[in-house]
Amino acid sequence: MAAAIEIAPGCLWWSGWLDRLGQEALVAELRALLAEAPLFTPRMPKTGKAFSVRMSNCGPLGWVSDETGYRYQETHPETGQPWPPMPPVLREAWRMLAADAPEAEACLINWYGEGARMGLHQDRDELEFAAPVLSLSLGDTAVFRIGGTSRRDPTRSIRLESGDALLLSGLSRLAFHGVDRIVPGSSTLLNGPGRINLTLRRVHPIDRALEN
Ligand code: MD3
Ligand code: FE
Repeated sequence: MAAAIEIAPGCLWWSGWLDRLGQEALVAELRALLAEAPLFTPRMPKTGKAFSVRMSNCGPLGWVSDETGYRYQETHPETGQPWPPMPPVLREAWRMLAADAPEAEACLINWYGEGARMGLHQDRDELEFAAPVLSLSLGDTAVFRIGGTSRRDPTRSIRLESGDALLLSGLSRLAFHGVDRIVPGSSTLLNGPGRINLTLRRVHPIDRALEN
């Protein structure tokens, strides 16, 4: 496996982690999965303002957001069906890159069309921050920004390209981060402009006393 670059304390970046064939196979799996669990438009708590990013999930739990708040739940907010299972290649990526972490329970699927962005935020809806978050990027390049655990901390920006993997652990797990913009036309993977980002997450703590 290629070496990772540590771009911030605990933030490991594998450029080109998935090759083109691997990316194509994963996109085909995601298209089938999204036919079962269609993209929905999350809304901001309280205001109900729509996100520019559309989302779905796979795995036992999925992240959703609406007027009543952010949360993980077992079912799709529009179909009411359980989320589809995580494709084995994603569980394999988690085992390889998040070695020693308890099994991932959720994979959030973010779809960025042209003009979509994600403001600076922390991911803190999980009940277990000791476990890392793993991100895989597909399609057009994203200008990704990461800072520190305070919103005022300085940030640095990297371009996440199709096939890149990013692991957020340790001090980076609660770092502020966001996506400033997508670079349209930077990838030929998808049929047209757009970007998919997958984030694999552990939601619940594991009771280590119950482990073998
Ligand atoms: C740093 N997604 O889904 S992926 C998100 O490109 C999210 O769609 C962005 O931020 C995207 O919450 C960034 C990289 C990433 C994912 C999770 C993190 C960076 C992170 C969690 C903690 C710190
Ligand atoms: Fe995030």
